[in-house]
Amino acid sequence: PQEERTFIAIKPDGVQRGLVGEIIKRFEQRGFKLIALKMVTASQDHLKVHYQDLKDKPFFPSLVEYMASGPIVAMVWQGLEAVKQGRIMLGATNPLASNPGTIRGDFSIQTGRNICHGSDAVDSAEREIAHWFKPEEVSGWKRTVDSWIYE
Ligand code: DAT
Ligand code: MG
Repeated sequence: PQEERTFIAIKPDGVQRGLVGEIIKRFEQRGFKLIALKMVTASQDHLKVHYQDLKDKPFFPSLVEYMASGPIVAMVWQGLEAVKQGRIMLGATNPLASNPGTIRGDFSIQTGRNICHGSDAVDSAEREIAHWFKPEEVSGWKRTVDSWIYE
């Protein structure tokens, strides 16, 4: 169960606003393990595949344009219920519905500038990880503190 992985990305607005450290800090402090990280300015073609499930939505073109507008910090975090807990830590898609204490609820106010991405299911997480990272970019490092985070 501690092997579950999720794809978390800090979107261009999160990077521009200096929230990279804050977002990484929250996942680290919670006990999740960082196993991949890179800064990348994604192409619109890459983002169209990432968001393929939304291709018929009216906001799809502006979503892809915004996501391609600057560097993204792409990450893979591993741990118990990483996908579900990652979504809870991010907050609701619309920041106006995100609880205080969540990343979106603390740092954003509009859906189209909600600063972070998190996979919504284990299968989409694995698809997204494979889309953003080569296998050799994901580290299987052993974390010595794990026995103090998991019993
Ligand atoms: P999430 O990012 O919470 O998984 P999603 O997958 O439904 O949400 O949508 C992906 C992104 O698209 C979302 O983070 C922001 C944008 N988006 C979603 N719904 C939108 C809407 N109604 N208007 C504008 N942008 C929207
Ligand atoms: Mg989504």
